[in-house]
Amino acid sequence: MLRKVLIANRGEIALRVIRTCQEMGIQTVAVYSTADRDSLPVRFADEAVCIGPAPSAKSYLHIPSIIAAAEVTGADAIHPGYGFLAENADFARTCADHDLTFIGPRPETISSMGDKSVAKETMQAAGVPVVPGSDGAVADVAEGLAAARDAGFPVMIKASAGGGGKGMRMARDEAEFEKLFVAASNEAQAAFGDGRIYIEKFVEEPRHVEIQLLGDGTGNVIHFGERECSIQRRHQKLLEEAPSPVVDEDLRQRMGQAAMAGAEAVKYAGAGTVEFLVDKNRDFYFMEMNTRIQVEHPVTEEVTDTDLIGWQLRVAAGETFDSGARALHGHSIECRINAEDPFRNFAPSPGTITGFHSPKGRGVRCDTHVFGGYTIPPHYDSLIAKLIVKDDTREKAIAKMQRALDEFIVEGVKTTVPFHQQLLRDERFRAGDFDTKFLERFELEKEG
Ligand code: MV4
Repeated sequence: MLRKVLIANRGEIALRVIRTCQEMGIQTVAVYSTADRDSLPVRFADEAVCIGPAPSAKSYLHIPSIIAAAEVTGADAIHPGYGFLAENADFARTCADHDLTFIGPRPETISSMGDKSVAKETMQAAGVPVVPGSDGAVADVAEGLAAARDAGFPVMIKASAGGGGKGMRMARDEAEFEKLFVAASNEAQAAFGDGRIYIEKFVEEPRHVEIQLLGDGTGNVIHFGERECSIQRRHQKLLEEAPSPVVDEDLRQRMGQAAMAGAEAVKYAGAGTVEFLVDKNRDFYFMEMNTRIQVEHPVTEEVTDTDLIGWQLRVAAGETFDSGARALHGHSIECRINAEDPFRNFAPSPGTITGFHSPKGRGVRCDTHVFGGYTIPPHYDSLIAKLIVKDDTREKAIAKMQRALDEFIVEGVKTTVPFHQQLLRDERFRAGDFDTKFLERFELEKEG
């Protein structure tokens, strides 16, 4: 087993990793910026090392400081959490160069999945359904237009180096294609230093459904069923659930087998997620693969009764297993509680939390690093808590979440709690009748 793990992250995910390490008898090292000096990860880890000032470029993203912290504390592994360096192949390689185990997939896997056109070709070769379009990146506008004509308009113009909606345009017809192609390519060139583009047919009113995987690095992969993640605003997820209201056991096994085939083909190591678009006919298409643990992993933990962080640590220590599928029991929902004002276009609302009480009770879990008196720094993302419930059915899980949201007290900053309260009352949400466009049409009633 691993002896000492350094957590190269902050906030709730740093705490989440520390908790499992402590339960497994693994020593922990927190790293922190000066803005996080008084945070809970610093208090709860066995050791803590300051790695720089508040801006992440000089702390949580600064590879030399993190490697130095691992060396001075004698850590043997680094858990990157999500965000920051979690999908940075150079960081994974630098860890290996310093005899530190990076808790995640191999650097080559991170880079090939980070290139969205390479990822798509890899998955297609493994037999995973993909959206019709160009074979990988196109050489120029003319080749892009030819691929768009073949696929049929409307089409999506996507940056190979993009992901999460960056460098992406939808073109309705030939007339607007060239302009949008050039815009997407320039945006990708400026943001990623890589302007390569690939083309896909546009999938109408899709749902975002993703499969949780765990690979042992020798070609064995387990799938843990799906998460429904269509409730998003500007590519930021706000609520996730497992299982998806549109996925039955047959579709689950087909999506799970497809995701496993893709991951087995690259001898995937660690936790990963294959994102699919699911259309009106419930046909599914590979979208992207995330090579990290995700924010929403707890809903899968709840319905499969699994500690996914624990499995990341075991795989990193060399444990292997047989390929297979985990059964899902009951229903779990996660609401992301952000320090944002939903009545002011979700503007960030950092500051001091003057009063705090987190919901409790059977089937209620609140993953958070905040407490009464905590000051939310303005430098990082606005997630302050993940409220997760588990019950027998979707209906009961919704009722439990409503009860839990009603007992959530956060004073001093604005939060997304009232947004979730209104969403959970919406008839279409309650019926499971929504897609990725749902929040664009959702009208929040004024109350503040
Ligand atoms: C698509 C699509 C429709 N057709 N691709 C958005 C982020 C990136 N991961 C891919 N995305 C999409 N790709 C085709 N061929 C629609 C989206 C999309 C979306 C996907 C998942 C969740 C929310 C979304 C919001 C807008 C667009």
